[in-house]
Amino acid sequence: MERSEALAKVKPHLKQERYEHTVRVVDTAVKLSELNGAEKEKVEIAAAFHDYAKYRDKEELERWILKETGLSKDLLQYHHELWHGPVGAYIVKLEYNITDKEILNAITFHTTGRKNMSLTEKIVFLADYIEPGRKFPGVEEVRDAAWKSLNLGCYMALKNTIQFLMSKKQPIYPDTFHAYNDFVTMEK
Ligand code: DGI
Ligand code: FE
Ligand code: FE
Ligand code: FE
Repeated sequence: MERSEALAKVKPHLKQERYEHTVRVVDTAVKLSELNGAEKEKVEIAAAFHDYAKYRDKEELERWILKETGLSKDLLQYHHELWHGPVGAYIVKLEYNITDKEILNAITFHTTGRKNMSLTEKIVFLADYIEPGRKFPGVEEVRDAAWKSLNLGCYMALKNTIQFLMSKKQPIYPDTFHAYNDFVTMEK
């Protein structure tokens, strides 16, 4: 599947602003791929579909997780913002026969990160955080870092996210800590 075909499939499922975010994530992810020697075709598809399930309602997302889908039931103990990645990956596999594990994992873990992320997973995770439309505090520093080193960028994005969630007294999904622990000890 090509970038334009993937984007055309995603578009009807998103609001205009979310679609524009998605296009910027694809562009950013392609740039990060070129810098880091990743497989551009995989990265493009994963980035195009990363927020595919963003506008499914909470009840539908919950039903998918509760079905025998192999999705972690522990997600249900955490904020519903964390559900659209794993459910999105499950649905695109069913609907578009996307079976590449690397693509599906990049969609699944784009919000939380996890331990031992692949190159494709790191790129989609970081592109989602730094795409030029993002405005959150500290994003400029993460952007600068990301163009120097993918691992440094991921480390800073995870650190910011954890600090942000803690400052709001929000729970933090364990995979986010596992990802942080990987990057904090990694050569950057
Ligand atoms: O779908 P997007 O808005 O493009 O971005 P996303 O899928 O990365 O969603 C990020 C939101 O999820 C962000 O507002 C913080 C929130 N969130 C809630 N709990 C956690 C979390 N993010 C991480 N990484 N870990 C959590 O435990
Ligand atoms: Fe998302
Ligand atoms: Fe994100
Ligand atoms: Fe996103």
